[in-house]
Amino acid sequence: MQLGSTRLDCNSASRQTPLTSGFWKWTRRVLSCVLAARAIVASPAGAEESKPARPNLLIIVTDDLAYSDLGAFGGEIGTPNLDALALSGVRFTNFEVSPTCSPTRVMLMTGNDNHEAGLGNMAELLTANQRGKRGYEGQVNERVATLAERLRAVGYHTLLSGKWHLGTDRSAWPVNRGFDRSFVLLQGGDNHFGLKTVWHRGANYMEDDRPIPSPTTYSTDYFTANFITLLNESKTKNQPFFGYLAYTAPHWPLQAPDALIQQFKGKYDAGYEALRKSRFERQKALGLIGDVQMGPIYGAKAWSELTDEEKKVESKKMEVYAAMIKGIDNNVGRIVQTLKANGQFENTVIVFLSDNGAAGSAYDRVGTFDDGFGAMVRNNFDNSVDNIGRANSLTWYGPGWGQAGTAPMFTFKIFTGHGGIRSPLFVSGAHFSRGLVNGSLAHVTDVAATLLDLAGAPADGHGLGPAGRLPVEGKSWKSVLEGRSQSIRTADEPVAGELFGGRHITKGDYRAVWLTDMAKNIDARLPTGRWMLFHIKSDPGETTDLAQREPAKLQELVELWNVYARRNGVVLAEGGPVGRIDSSRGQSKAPAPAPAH
Ligand SMILES: [Ca+2]
Repeated sequence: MQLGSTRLDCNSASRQTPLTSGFWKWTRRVLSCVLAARAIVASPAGAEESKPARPNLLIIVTDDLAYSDLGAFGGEIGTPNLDALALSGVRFTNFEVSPTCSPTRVMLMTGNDNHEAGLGNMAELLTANQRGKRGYEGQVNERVATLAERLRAVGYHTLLSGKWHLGTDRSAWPVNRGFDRSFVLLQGGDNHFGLKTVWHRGANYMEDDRPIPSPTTYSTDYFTANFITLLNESKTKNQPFFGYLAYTAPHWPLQAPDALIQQFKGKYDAGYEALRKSRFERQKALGLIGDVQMGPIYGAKAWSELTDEEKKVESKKMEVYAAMIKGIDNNVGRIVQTLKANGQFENTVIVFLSDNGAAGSAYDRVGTFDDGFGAMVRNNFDNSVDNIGRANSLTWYGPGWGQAGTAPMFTFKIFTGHGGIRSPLFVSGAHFSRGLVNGSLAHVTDVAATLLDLAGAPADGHGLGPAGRLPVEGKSWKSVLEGRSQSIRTADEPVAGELFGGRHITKGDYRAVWLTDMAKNIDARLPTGRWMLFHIKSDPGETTDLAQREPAKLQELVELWNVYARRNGVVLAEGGPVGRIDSSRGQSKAPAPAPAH
């Protein structure tokens, strides 16, 4: 690092005596060191001497990882590499993303609301009344700049390995949106072993602007190996790097190498209610949450009512899921080792998050896909218990395990209860507060602002990247990371969102939630099509609806949400796949615990 060598020269200058080196020569040398030091302080982004001091910036995104999976967030799977990073930095326990993949990823990559940035709805699920509307382009649009475009403008070498999901048209490819080097899966997912099946026929992989074959190794291993290649290329450059490592795990289909799955055999035989409770208790013990209420699991049979065969299948699904998390942890360990071997680890800031809450849906009974989805799975895949997790299986872990993962929160992926949009988040870096837990409201658009700020650039991206783009909306966490403040938002600053007609807004200690009607297909007793109100500070599990008790507070939040929707051009879906409800299918037949609402 050049800054270090500057210090060494200056130190050696100060150790020399005027008698042995000549007084004026010594004076000039000391003076030049002082001036160099002033230049470093005064011009963080401009002076030649300052460039190497800027940190490398690395975002690691996981796909559908649950809030409580990591040991540092209450999980039992065993994630020592991720835990070491989390404990060396700041953990955020109130970090909000979008209910699904691409809307979150576009906010992460731009710092703008998904309705501004082109993914007001997922491209795959755009409805007729949304097509052609501003902000519903189905890909990252040209009203916004990507973090890669902006960081490249201030001298960063920009690298990506993993899932893109922000557009398949050439104009939206990473190579055309700011990335110097990229290995990507353009779409939202693929078979984790690269097997071509009827469900994943159209997956496209690219290296920069060249199509490349599907991987023949496990997805997490593959994206890691490619990212290490890019890191090793980058170390020869006289530039800091911005890296984006976007895993497809643990998104379904649940798949992992056999050897990893074996490590978890029998570990989940106590069932999902027990797991939800144990993760809740561990979060309390870690000081991540207070003595609060936890609501029930919706949409799944009680574990005690499953047959022995059903228990075997369910346990195996969670064993495979845990193996996918283990695979991520092992591979993050490889990344850390590479950074250390390259002498870059101490000067690298790492941001780790999930792109939405745990995926608790039973996809063959939700109106997301066409009615033939369940039959397609049964006719083309081997989901026998011993085969679950292999390349020719196609399974997901469903509402029971999903809500174990979102403990102690309400609902899961797709929905706007906090279980759908609260993600684990940590930021590690050598100069940050070690072991700090921060419970203030944070949002995925803040990541871009934070990384620009840490790079010494304007946090709103002003003047960086293509001309005329919207400024970054998020706020920098720098002061929180350095232990200088507790929150970057006042109690008067709301954070809101919308997807599939599901709505949410948080302001101060309160949170209002509107669940999309799809929730009826999970459990008929879930309240949909109306606003609920929660005192989120004392009731993070969203167990007690205050809508009737505090109508004025609810009205205040709803009006603020309306302002948000108008400002961002929200177009609620009319009909279409996310609006279709078939209440005759798939509702939980077993008695579930009474809802607390
Ligand atoms: Ca996802």
